[in-house]
Amino acid sequence: MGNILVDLKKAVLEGDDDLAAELAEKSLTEGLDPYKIMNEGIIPGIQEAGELWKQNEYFHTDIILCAEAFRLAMENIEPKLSAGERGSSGKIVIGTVAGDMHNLGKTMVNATLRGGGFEVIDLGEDVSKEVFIKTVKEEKPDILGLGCYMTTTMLEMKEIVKHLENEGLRNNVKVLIGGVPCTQEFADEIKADAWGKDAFDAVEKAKEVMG
Ligand code: B12
Repeated sequence: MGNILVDLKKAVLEGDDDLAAELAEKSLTEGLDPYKIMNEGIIPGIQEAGELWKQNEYFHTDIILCAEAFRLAMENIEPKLSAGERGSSGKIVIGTVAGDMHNLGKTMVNATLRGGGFEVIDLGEDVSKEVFIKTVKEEKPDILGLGCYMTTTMLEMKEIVKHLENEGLRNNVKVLIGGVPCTQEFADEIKADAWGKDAFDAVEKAKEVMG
C-alpha cells in the first residue's frame, strides 16, 4: 500500500483537484489525524508548487490549479479541524489586506482558529481599511487578524493600525498579523500586538494576546 499522504501531496502539486479532494476524504476515512493530513499532505504540496514557481518551472496557470486542489482538499478536512466549542476562546475578524488576493494561508488559519475555539468572521480578500474599521465597530471582535502575502501590500497593515488609532478603537481590539513577508520586527514596527508564523502559532498568539 502506498502512502496516501505522499499521493495527496502529489495531487496538490500536480493541481489534480478531484484526486486531492478524494485523497483528503480517504485519509480521514482511514482514520488519519486531520492536522497530519494538512501538515504532511496538503501544505507540502502547495509549498513545493511555490518553489517550482520561483524557479520558473511552474507558471501562473499551474499555481491556480494547485490552489484549487489545495482548496478542495482543505474543504474536506476543515470541518474535522474545527472541533472546538465555537466562540469559547473569543471572537476574531480576519481578512487579507487591500490589493492582495492570496487566501490559502488564511483558510488554514481560519480552520485552526475555529479548532481552537474562536468564532471567526472572515471578510475575504482585498479588504479595504474602511471595511476592516467598519466591521471592528459593528462586530466588536477581541482580535483583528490581518493577512498579507506580498511585500507590496505590507504597508496596508500599518495604515489599518493607524486608522484604528484615529478612530479611538485601538484599545478595544488586539491586532494579529501574518503571511509570508511578515516578521515579529515588522509587527513591532507597525505596533501590532502579535505575529503568527503559521496556522498553529496563530492560535497560540491569539490565545496569548487574549491574556
Ligand atoms: C499560491 C500563490 C498564488 C496564487 C494564490 C491563490 C490563492 N487562492 O491564494 C495566485 C496564482 C492567484 C497568485 C497570484 C499572485 N501572486 Co502569488 N503566490 C502564491 C505562492 C506560490 C504560495 C502562497 C501560499 O498560498 N502559500 C501556502 C500558505 C499555506 O502559506 P502562507 O500563505 O505563508 O500562510 C501560512 C503563514 O504565513 C500563516 N498565515 C497566513 N495568513 C495568516 C494570517 C494571520 C492573521 C496569521 C496570524 C498567520 C497567517 O499561516 C499559514 C499556514 O501556516 C507564493 C509563494 C510563497 N512562497 O509563498 C506566491 C507569492 C506570494 N505571490 C507573489 C506574487 C508576486 C503574485 C502576483 C502579483 C503574480 C502576478 N504577477 O500576477 C499575483 C498577485 C495577485 C494579488 N493581487 O494578490 C509573490 C509575492 C512577492 C512579493 N512582492 O512579496 C510570491 C511570494 C511568489 C514569489 N516568490 O514571487 N499567487
